[in-house]
Amino acid sequence: CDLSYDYVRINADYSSMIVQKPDGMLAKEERVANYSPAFKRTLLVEALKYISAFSGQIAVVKYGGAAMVKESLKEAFAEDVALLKRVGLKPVVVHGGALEINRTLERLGERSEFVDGLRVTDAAALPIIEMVLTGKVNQELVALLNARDSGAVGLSGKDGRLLEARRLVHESGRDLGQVGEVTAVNTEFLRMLLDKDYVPVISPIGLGPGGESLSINADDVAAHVAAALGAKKLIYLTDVPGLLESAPDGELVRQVTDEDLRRRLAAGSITGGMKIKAYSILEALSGGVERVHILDGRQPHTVIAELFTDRGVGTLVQP
Ligand code: X2W
Repeated sequence: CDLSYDYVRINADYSSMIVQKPDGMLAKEERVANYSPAFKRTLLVEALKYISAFSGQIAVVKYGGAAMVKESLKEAFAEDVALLKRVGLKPVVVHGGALEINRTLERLGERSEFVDGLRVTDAAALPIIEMVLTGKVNQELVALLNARDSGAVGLSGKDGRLLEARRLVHESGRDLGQVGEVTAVNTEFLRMLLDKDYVPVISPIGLGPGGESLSINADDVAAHVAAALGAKKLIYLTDVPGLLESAPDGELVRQVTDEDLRRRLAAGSITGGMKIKAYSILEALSGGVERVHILDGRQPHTVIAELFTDRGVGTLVQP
């Protein structure tokens, strides 16, 4: 039985899957029921091996992009979180919401401006951003996860002083307003929830030194939370297949080291939204996270396909 595949996509109802062979040409869809018993056996054995290895481990998942917008992808994500829990992993979800914020600001006649992937956030925009992230996106996600009884608990960085932050000073000298960077994570609070099998769902709003709210890039929050918790895994759901040799349609980089990532950043070959992600990833790895995965959130169940198969489906970054 030939198990060399580049890419596996399982439909939300598990009725069929697409397998793409390394030559890229043989993408095909078949009913799972039609797969040979040998193929199914091998895939199951492969998955079971990981299931026992993962038990009790913390996995931080940054949820964002298309996976947050499309109904079927949202459902698939909720199923994945429930599944991760069932096999003994302890998921922590950090969500973004930039698209939803853009839309709301636009409706209010406000324009969105970004510097290096960070939103310029004036005092008037901050309460709107907080309302969208903590009031809407967070609570919708909590409801979606708890429809599957996942024990999701919605939190902003202000709850229990979860994310202490200070105002970020951008290297350009430009004042970005109420934008923060994480200075401390209340891991005791998170561990208390994880020990009782709750799933923390974190909105990227930090608590400033004077009690003010600060908006923090969600990729960065995920990296800090993962490092502070000593998570084995940090998973980013993005709107691209993973790290690409060159954006927007270069080949997928299956595996890189932190050193290689640093080299690519210095050479300027990582741009746009991937740049801030790359810096966050380096931060997480230097903080002790063992493996960081960049996955295509536009496909359902990529988290499962990455974690429970030998070849994975996105980019793996590890020292
Ligand atoms: C972000 C917070 C949300 C976020 C913002 O205002 O858009 C800053 O840029 P994504 O979907 O993960 O990009 N904050 C300072 O990071 O959302």
